[in-house]
Amino acid sequence: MGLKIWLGDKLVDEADAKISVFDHGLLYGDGVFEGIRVYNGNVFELEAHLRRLYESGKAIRLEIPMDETRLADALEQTVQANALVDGYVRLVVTRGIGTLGLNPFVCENGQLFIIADNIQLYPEELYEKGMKVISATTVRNHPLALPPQIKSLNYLNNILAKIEAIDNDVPEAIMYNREGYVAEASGDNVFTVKDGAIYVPPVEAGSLGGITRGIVIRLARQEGIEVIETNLTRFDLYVCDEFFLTGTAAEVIGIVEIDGRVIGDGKPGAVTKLLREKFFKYAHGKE
Ligand code: PXG
Repeated sequence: MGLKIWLGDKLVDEADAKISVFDHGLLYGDGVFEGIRVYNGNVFELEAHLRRLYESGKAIRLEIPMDETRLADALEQTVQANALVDGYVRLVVTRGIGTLGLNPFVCENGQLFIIADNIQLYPEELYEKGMKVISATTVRNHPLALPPQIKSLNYLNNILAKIEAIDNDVPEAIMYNREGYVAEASGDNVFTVKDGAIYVPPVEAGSLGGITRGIVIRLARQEGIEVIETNLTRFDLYVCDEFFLTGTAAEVIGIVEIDGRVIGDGKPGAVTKLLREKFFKYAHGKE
């Protein structure tokens, strides 16, 4: 038995969840999406994800074809129909069916679908030992080209960085902006620790305003750790004491090597471990 997929305004069987080849989401990557976790059967940070979805839609002049209340209900129904307890929800809105040609306004209705499934986390071993990364040569999208704050269906910029990572036998690549400052990883936000303080690149450096990023900043401050939002260079990554990534799928994961430079003592550091633990408790409603 396959999954139940929310398509348009109802749940359908996976085998019937089909999209037209004339959908501009497919033809042009014209659309927006969200990736959301489900912990203990609850949709995690629903409000923040919906806000980002509607803002992404507004930025590309795509009307989300459902109001927030109905969309929240559709999400809930999809989670329930698949008996999802701990997993992942992918919420996608495409521009819908149009003609061959860029004009998005020939598409009458946005197409909405929701997939509730499991998510491939990094193997547990990587959380214990820490992960290696490289610096991508692919520069992050300029904010005046495709603003990185839009979670759009066009992920090619990040996919090119991901290919570099895979070619170098590491799971992730760090992307820089045109000024040479750290933007983010291909699907995660970047944090460092130096002399007891946390440093995190501002969103304006060219990242998605990660929801996990926001939570981790808040949790760190609650622990009395100073968090400084400032531009970071490749050098800053090379010489930091700790380095970690945050994201919906990854949660909090320590980085122990970048471009052959070992971070700290080559193991995830104390601040990284503390925040991973605090995040886990927060996500599971224990704090
Ligand atoms: N930057 C980028 C480019 C992302 O795509 C993040 C940062 C972290 O943001 P959140 O809000 O998740 O903390 C993301 C999120 C996937 C997948 O299927 C990707 C993300 C999240 C969930 C699943 O590859 N990226």
